[in-house]
Amino acid sequence: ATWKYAIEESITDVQGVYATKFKEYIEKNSDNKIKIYPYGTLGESVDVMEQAQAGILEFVDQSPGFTGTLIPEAQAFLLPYVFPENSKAIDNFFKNSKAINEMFPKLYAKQGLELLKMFPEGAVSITTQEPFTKPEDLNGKKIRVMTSPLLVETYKEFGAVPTPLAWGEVYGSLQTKIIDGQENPMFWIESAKLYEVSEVITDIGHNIFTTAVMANKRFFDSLSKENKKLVKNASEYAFNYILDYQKSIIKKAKEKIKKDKPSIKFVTLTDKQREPFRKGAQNVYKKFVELTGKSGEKILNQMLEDLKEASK
Ligand code: 6CS
Repeated sequence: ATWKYAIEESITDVQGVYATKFKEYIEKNSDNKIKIYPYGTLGESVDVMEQAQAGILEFVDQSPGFTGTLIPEAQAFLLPYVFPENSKAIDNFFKNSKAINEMFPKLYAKQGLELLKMFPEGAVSITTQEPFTKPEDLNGKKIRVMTSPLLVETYKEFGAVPTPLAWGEVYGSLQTKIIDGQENPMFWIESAKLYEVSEVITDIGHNIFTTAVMANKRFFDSLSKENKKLVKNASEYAFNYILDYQKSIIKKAKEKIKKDKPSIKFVTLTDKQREPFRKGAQNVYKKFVELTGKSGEKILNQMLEDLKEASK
């Protein structure tokens, strides 16, 4: 059979490379075929998610930044200052987390989705027109976030005016100065050329961009035992590849940006400068529990335990 798989990025971006590896495994080890639909071919992220839930698509990649309206608990991945900056610990977490491997699949299943993998796409940087070192500097600044209520809370705590937008509106809104900035991993700032319409790229160490690959659950459940195993193995294969891959492209992305726009400023806030942002994060944790109740609290606690374990 031919299985359709939509991603939120282009084929050469991290989600595209993951999907390509997944396809490679499936097609090498079975007669099944994968057709990948990059961003822009089937609509915005929320559109492809609907198509996956309806079974029009067999596979979909959607990031928690968009899934939060469907599965509020998924926003745990957006909580500021939950992830360590140590990449080994991050890898361990994504590999072994009980929250990811046992708890989240149940929540996704309720929405008709078989959660196959969650993986990191790199540390999130913030692009702006002017430098900032403290939340007050962001006062009145419109910062675009993915359409997640929790990201809105986060940027309120960071002093800014959060502006949730679908991806398709981001470049144009920066260009026309409808928004002042946005957040995304470095590879994406480079590949989507967001640096062309930004002056400063700041790291405050607040988040690792996470994404999730899932299958339509009815489709997955209807597969033979053999094909279920095939899909799981393909996910594992792509996952192992992507952990190193996403790390390997950050430096190159930074260099390309510098070369293309020598006037760009890269800023990394010190631990001391990060303190007020960390303090604001405490209120975001409270908000998360408010938004997600007992279920969210339970899964967040498990995540924190998994992260502690992963950092050992
Ligand atoms: O900011 C966004 O909307 C996009 N960012 C990334 C890294 N991937 C897809 C997503 O749509």
